Amino acid sequence: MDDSSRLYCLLDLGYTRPENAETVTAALLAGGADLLQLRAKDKPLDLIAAVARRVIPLCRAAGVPFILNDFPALAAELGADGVHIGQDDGSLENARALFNSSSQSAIRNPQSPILFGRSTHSLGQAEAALAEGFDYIGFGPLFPTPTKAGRPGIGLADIAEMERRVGTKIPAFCIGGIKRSNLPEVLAAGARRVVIVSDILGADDIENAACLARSAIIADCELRVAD
Ligand code: TZP
Ligand code: MG
Repeated sequence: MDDSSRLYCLLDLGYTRPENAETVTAALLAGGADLLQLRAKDKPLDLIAAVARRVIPLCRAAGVPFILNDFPALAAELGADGVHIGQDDGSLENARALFNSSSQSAIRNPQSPILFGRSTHSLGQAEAALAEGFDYIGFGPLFPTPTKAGRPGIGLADIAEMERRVGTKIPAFCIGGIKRSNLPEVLAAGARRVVIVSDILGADDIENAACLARSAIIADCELRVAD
């Protein structure tokens, strides 16, 4: 993942029907997604694997890393470029061991390192993920969101400090309840990279929604560099 990665998009099977996986993935990629994660809560592993096998070639053709949420061993088996785990999913060492214990697909480019991402919900957790050696973090949910029901929003107050302490070392993606409409305030609070799920997947024109979001992030970051 390079420093220009700004918009992390999810193919979330809570919003997208499996039969639409390719169409939606193609739209997210055409709209400029810099990373693509397959997230499929409470879905059978064989369905997750089947969807992943259909969308990985699209990501590969676009040069966009494909990340699997949860399931490090399956991620390795599928030839995923990375795996994303939550606070309750164990250590990085454990995830890496699971990944390495699985037979890896030949289609992965052995030159590119596997990306391990961690969800974090506080400044302390973000610093801990950096110290542990994760390649990137998610930071949020900033706002309560039906995509991750039952978790309170952490607000915007810690974003700038998190960016200083963690985001200058590894990519840090703000997440949770971010929409094109509130993106300006998230960026004004210091975010430099974001994950947007439902606002993009629920848009009439997914490609356009992703493109607008990414352009807004880039324009804001360029302004800050020029300051
Ligand atoms: N982790 C923290 S918030 C969240 C996840 C997976 C969901 C983000 O989805 P949305 O629809 O952009 O709020
Ligand atoms: Mg998890």
